[in-house]
Amino acid sequence: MLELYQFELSQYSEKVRLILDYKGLEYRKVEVTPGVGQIEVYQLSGQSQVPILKDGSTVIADSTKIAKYLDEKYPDRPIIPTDPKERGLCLMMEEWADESIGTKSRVVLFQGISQDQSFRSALLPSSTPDFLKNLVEAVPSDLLRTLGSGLGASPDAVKSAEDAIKQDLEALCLILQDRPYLTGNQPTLADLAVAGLSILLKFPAGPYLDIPEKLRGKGVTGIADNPLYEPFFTWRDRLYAEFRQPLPYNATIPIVTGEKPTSIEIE
Ligand SMILES: N[C@@H](CCC(=O)N[C@@H](CS)C(=O)NCC(=O)O)C(=O)O
Repeated sequence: MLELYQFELSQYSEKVRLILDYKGLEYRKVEVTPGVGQIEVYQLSGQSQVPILKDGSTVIADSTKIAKYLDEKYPDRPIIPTDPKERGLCLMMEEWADESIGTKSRVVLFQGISQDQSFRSALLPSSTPDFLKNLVEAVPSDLLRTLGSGLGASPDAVKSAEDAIKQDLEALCLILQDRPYLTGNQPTLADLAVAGLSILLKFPAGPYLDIPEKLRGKGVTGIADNPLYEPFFTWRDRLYAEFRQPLPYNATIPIVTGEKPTSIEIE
């Protein structure tokens, strides 16, 4: 069976999970512990980021390479169009989604969690002891913002990521005004990439991610609850209802690499 080495909260992993579900391929999730679990990822793939896909003895790293591999090896329900114009649009949008939504939504989420104490503790794995959750909730927002500056999430960086994400969402709403999917009448890799990469802005409300109940449908204030972007999130809900397999389809006791996490890393 196909194996996906992943973080449940990783937006690039979600892009691949959407592709696997769209193609109707069965797979097993292997939850990687940030840090120690990435050693095995490195041993398998020569690099330490998730997602990686294992198909028998073949190991592929990087969500775009995985998408292309899957479309070639499992051509039913193709995700990369053959029509030149549609193919060009699809590949361009996928690359843009990786580089813009994928990277900037992390920065925007960091800002969101530094402003919202309950959001912050809800992001911790459910196995986290209560005393640790309380501790995380008690960390003052100012301190987190200072820490954020150390991580490159300075107020200026946050502001420009937020502006860019808002422009991205506005563009997506405009494109989706007169068509069901981003490049035309059929879903393609562009749709699956954009939908999967946007999970950190607003977690899907349905039972798709193995996350605490209270995180479902929750997201970054000013984006997730902004009526301007509602058409985008409604479109995404529809895409999930149509193509994403709800839990517990593949929530069967995930294999975990590395030791138990004590914190979650969004990077
Ligand atoms: N270009 C890669 C990006 C993957 C990526 O950024 N993965 C993050 C999780 S969302 C990761 O593994 N971070 C841990 C690290 O960099 O050590 C892809 O498309 O798969």
